[in-house]
Amino acid sequence: MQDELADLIRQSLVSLPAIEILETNHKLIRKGDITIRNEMWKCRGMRKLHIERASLGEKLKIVHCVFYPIPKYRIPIFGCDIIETPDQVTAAVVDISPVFGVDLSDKLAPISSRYFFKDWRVLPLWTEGVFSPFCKFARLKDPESRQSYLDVTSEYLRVMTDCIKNAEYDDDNGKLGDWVPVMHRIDDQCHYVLSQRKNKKTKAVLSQWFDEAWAENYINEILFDKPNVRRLQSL
Ligand code: BLA
Repeated sequence: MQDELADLIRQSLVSLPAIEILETNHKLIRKGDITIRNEMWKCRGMRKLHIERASLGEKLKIVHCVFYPIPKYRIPIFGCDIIETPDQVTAAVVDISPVFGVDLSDKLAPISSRYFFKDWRVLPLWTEGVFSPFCKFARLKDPESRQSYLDVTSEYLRVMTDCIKNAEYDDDNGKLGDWVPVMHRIDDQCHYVLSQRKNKKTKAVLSQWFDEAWAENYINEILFDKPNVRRLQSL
């Protein structure tokens, strides 16, 4: 399922405006049976579109994906994650996390209501204020639920890419007050990454594979980096 999900995400990128590769010095990380591959792009409105595939041989396969907007634009945050063992996907998450001044509820609610997972899971506390009411979080034990997860992810990606294509922005060259929504969205994105960093399970796996300092740096700089506010002013 790892490749299938990564392909689905990559396909959704082709229609994005002015998309280009974002170079990373973490393209390929190998250590024994561990392989981590990172792919990153940026486009109009988005500072980072990130797909990470991590594997421990055939024992554990992970796809992590976050699309981070430039806070000046009225674009939310897309995220998905799967953790796969040979017999099941123990965790499959997908959501479009809301940010200030952007409401995709009208588009997400009808999609969300068509997908139910019999092995749904309860979101942990750190996700409070991070995910939308349309977040899907489940264990996938059979081909039907795997297909449902791919389908709902594909539909959410479509909503997200449509939003990116049509996104307007709050003009910081204009009136002073125009900064307010931008500041709220910077705050929202910081809340998103700071909350995700609280997921002990991400750190546990990476610390086991590498060491704690490496894991911490990788989580803070590659997976869940904060928007660089000074650089954003020139975008
Ligand atoms: C859970 N994330 C997990 C789990 C592991 C990881 C091992 C536990 C699986 C389980 O509970 O069954 C590990 N995830 C990783 C690692 C990487 C990764 C090592 O992406 C990268 C190298 N996590 C994300 C994103 C989301 C996310 C983008 O990276 C959501 C958009 C969510 N992961 C997420 C959630 C859980 C999880 C909600 C469940 C946490 C819990 O139940 O406590």
